[in-house]
Amino acid sequence: MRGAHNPGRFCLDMVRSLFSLLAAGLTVALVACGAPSAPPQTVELIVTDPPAATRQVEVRLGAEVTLVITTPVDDRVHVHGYEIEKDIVAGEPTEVVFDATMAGTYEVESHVTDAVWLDLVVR
Ligand SMILES: [Cu+2]
Repeated sequence: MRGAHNPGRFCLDMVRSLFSLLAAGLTVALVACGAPSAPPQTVELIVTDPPAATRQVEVRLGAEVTLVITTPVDDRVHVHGYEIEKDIVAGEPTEVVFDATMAGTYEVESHVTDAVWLDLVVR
């Protein structure tokens, strides 16, 4: 006995179809979660000596953000919340790239002078 005349076989086929549908759905969900939902954004920051007042910059939640930071002395940037730290060589534009996946306001600070360069507002 084969095909639709075999109830056991029919059931197995249905289960297989259901599983492939589920797998397809899961893949789509994972891709949707992983992909940034906003266009990429670049924020340029040229630090002066003495540093300017803290600038507020808005970025879209889900965007890939590139901070391009140039400092007058060797420095070290800290992006609070996202917990990124990176050394900066004086006069060399340095890129800090991250996905803005958390909403809120985060300080971008110098760990050499403690100046808060930016308040990064993610929304
Ligand atoms: Cu810090």
